[in-house]
Amino acid sequence: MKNLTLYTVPKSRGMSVVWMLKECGATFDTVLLSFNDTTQSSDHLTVKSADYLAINPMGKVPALKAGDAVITEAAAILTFLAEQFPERNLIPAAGSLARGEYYRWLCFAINLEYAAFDRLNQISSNAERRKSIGYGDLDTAFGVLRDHLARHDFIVGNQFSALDLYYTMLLVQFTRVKPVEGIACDVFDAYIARHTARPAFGEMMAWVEKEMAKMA
Ligand SMILES: N[C@@H](CCC(=O)N[C@@H](CS)C(=O)NCC(=O)O)C(=O)O
Repeated sequence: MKNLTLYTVPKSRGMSVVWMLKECGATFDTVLLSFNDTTQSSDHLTVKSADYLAINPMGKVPALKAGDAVITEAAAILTFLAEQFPERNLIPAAGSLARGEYYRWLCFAINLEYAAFDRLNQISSNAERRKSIGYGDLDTAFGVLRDHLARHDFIVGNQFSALDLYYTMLLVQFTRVKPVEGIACDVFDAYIARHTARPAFGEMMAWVEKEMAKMA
């Protein structure tokens, strides 16, 4: 595996990448950044600094550098890492039917994220908007996920994958960190409890605490 460098802010979507790196048993360097605001120490580059914009022109974290390649978008990074560490079995085999299902739910997660943000930001829908926007409406989209997880312990197949990690973090975000009306339910609570019990999740949380303390 090429040298890995993670660009992140301790409490951010980068947490999912740290969790994944721990699942993979990967060694990696970290460049800690701060958000472009006044609530954090100025000893770190901000996400909008020229140096970081050269890595990710969106000025957003996380970004992972692997050799000369830069990968952004948390879901893409998790999938890339799952492929780089095949011995960890964190993604269905390439070319398998389960891999097709993996892609389905990978893209579906993005629908859920924007459905949740729209409700959080009180952006309301109407019949015309529901037809053209990919997620349709939040209650239907999260209902589809709820029905699926009521019947399956894992998003795809019979074992934990990078997607379960992504969905766990997404559900933690929208049921606990920034609760969105209409999402929380027993099915999601059980799913979160199942996957956050993994040792690598605990290692990630310890990493966050340690790095937050360094930045304080
Ligand atoms: N689609 C991106 C979203 C990344 C994102 O929005 N990151 C936030 C932190 S969780 C960020 O860097 N915000 C800083 C900013 O936009 O200034 C992903 O999934 O990685």
